[in-house]
Amino acid sequence: MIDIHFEPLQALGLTPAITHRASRLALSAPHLRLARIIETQRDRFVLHDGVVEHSARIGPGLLQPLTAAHQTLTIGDWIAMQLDEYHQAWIVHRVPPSTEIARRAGDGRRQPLASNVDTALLVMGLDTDFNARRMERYMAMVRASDVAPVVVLTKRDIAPDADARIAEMYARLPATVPVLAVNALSAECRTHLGPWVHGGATLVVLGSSGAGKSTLINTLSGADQATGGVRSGDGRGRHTTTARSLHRCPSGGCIIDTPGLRTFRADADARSLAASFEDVQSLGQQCRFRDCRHEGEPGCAVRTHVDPDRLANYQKLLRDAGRGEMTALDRVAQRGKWKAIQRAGSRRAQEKRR
Ligand SMILES: Nc1nc2c(ncn2[C@@H]2O[C@H](COP(=O)(O)OP(=O)(O)O)[C@@H](O)[C@H]2O)c(=O)[nH]1
Ligand SMILES: [Mg+2]
Ligand SMILES: [Zn+2]
Repeated sequence: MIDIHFEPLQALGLTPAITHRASRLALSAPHLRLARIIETQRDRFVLHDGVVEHSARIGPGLLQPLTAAHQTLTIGDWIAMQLDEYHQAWIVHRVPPSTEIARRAGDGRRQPLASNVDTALLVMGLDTDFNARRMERYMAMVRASDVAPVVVLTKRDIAPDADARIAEMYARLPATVPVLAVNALSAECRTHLGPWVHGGATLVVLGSSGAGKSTLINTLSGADQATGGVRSGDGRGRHTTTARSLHRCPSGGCIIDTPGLRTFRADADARSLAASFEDVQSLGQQCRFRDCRHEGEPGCAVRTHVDPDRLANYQKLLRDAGRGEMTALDRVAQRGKWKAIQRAGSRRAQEKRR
């Protein structure tokens, strides 16, 4: 059995679906509590059980199955925790997440960024940070995990070409994607983002370093992230630099801060890419040829209506997704096959010369 206090945990984003999932876990250990990972550090996690925070480690009974399944705990996870006789908190079980945003690392491995998220705020500065292709890549990553994207363009107050760039983003993305342009330092953001930051909702900010993610969270949560009380467990304050953290907003929602992703590949497949580029999909049905590849065929509706750079990016992301679906072993095997073909080729060339 697991202790679940719905009301205090609701301010941390607890939903009826997660409550149901947690209550169905077959757990035999006594004195388990439901809590959420609100901060990740190198070897520790900060949990909130609705009343207090705990500095916790992964219990040995959970570490082994996680490692075997190539999984890691991530910010936003709901977990079952237990306190030992020394008041040390241990994470003993992970509630299967309802959503999990992940990227592909260079070696093809999946890296979770945040879990149990409803909305992703894709934050991009209207200054030199502005890049439509990168925004489409973020969008693909988020759509692949069934999380709703909202584009938040920051620095509206200081970017010289703000209006032209806002217009460019509107023209480029399908009309179904909300695009907001804000000054992240201004309290107006709370009004603009109000519809998404309601009680029980969890949001995450994604974007490059310096885009204004932490600034936006400070404005929405009305708190200074660098300050806070002392938590139980390690007696340290909240001043330690952490990679990822979850913040509560006065409106009842909560929002996860992440560091900038310098280079990343979306963990997306062809199907989820089609959802991100729904405009290409639906226009494609109006092309003259049913198998039109939008590469210069006559009567191509996609080429007529879709921004050429957007179309090129879609095709690039599709190629990347094809690579992403190969496992590391597949890639080694493919490289081996190429080498064999090359060797056979040079052997034939040598034989010809003789
Ligand atoms: N004028 C202005 N400055 C902003 C805005 N958003 C962020 N900044 C500034 O940009 C810098 C980087 O912001 P920060 O939130 O740390 O970016 P992060 O790396 O995405 O978390 C800070 O100096 C912010 O004050 C904005 O909308 N307007
Ligand atoms: Mg930041
Ligand atoms: Zn076409």
